[in-house]
Amino acid sequence: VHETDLYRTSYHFQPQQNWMNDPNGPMYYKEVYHLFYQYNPDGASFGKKMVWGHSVSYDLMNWIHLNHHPLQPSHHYDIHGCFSGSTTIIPSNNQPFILYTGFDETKHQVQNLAMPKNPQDPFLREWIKHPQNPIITAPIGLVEQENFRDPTTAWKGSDGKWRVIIGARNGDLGKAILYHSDDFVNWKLSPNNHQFYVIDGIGMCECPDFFPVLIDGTKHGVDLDYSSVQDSNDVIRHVLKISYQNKQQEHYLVGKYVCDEDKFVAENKITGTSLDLKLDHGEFYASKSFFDYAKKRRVLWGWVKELDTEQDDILKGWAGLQGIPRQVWLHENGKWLMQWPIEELETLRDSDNQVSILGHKLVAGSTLQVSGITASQADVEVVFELPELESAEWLDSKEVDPQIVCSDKEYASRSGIIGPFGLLALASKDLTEQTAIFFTIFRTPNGFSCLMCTDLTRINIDRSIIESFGEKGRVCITNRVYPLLATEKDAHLYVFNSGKQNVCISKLNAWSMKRAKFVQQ
Ligand code: DQQ
Repeated sequence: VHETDLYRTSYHFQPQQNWMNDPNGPMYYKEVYHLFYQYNPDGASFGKKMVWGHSVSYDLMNWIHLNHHPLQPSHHYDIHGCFSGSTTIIPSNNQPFILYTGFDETKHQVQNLAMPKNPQDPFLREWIKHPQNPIITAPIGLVEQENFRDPTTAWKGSDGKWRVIIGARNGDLGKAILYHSDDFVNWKLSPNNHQFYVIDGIGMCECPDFFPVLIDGTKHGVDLDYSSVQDSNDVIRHVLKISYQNKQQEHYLVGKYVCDEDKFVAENKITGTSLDLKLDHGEFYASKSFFDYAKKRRVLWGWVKELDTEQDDILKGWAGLQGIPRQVWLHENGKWLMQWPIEELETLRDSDNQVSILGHKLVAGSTLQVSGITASQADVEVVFELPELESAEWLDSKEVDPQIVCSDKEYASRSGIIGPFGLLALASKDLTEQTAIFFTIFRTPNGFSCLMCTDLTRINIDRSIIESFGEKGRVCITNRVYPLLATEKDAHLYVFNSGKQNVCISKLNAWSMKRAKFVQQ
């Protein structure tokens, strides 16, 4: 393996080279999954003329990279870049549209429309820009002209009008601006409530995403344009996700949406504190979901950026990954989202290279190696069983920010009472290199708190990325790591318990992961 290839992933989505950031316009069309993405054809850093890259797949795991860029700067309304946007499939004629942001000749951000040249081509290779572009320009006084971007997938209300949300900023205010249209081409500010959601102090409200979720606790998804449920607040809630620019994190609101009034009443708030609901506590940004008609589920994509230097990226010749697509649904308590890697990921598990540990007591202070799999490229499921919780340490949850505790590098090795215990991934033999995915149990005034989870945990390791899904998918953390020692065959996986109490591994299953296929066409 060439040194610069050590960190290329084997089953995460990556173009063959160069810079990639936000996922754009994911959709399922004519039995093909489409992923567009922000791409710099000229190099491994963010470019002066960003284009949309495009890849297609039948299973969201193995991909065909299409050589043709469907959108690239060409006109006055997008000459400095084709920025993020979404696709909408018009239900009446199954016609897909792209709404995207153009960075125009005056460096203002405007919204543009594109249509497939041949809608019969399932790969939708070529796109035509609408002659009326730009179809939406920044509403003066309401938003800054250079901060008005990232249109969502559009949906139709019961009044027959199309609606779309566009992210924006005005001074300290991040805004989600709502537009209406009769024909998808001519758009005007919503006459009911055009400032759909406004949040103070977040910077630009980037890449908004707005979608319905069922409240019955099942994993089924709902289409945004499922007009019969738009006002059925007894059946569904809506989620407004925003990419919080100042924090570079994905925050979301769950609430009731009244389509006729263009009103969204959220049950939680975005405050910028650890109490906020986040899709992921690590490196995960500019996410976008789509309704997968094939499997009746909502699937979420998110950009995972590099944490190395720009110079490193230039040497590697690439930068940026997409996380494993996640199925997303509402927890049965109606308060928060659950996320889990889509089931197709399991097709890449190498059943000849699997290990299981059942009912193993992990004595206080011990470490156990999980051998027999390729630890640099693995999928791991684990459930721990805990001792009597009464002995746990006290923690005043109001004063301690779990995210600060967790980001303390020393923490995993420090001994508590119950925990820290968990996994050491991408670890070198001598453990000088390691990434700990760990849990600690505290007693809090409201009961017991676990800094991550006590339920089924899933960890996907892929050479320079580790994605952890705790508590059956309630808490997600995506990390990037660039091991110097723990690469290829020298990467190891351990289970550890640094706490003073024993814990039990009730179940651990780990698989080596096969390479996903990426071909160019
Ligand atoms: N990236 C895009 C913008 C978006 C930002 C440009 C978020 O449209 O706001 O590549 O990462």
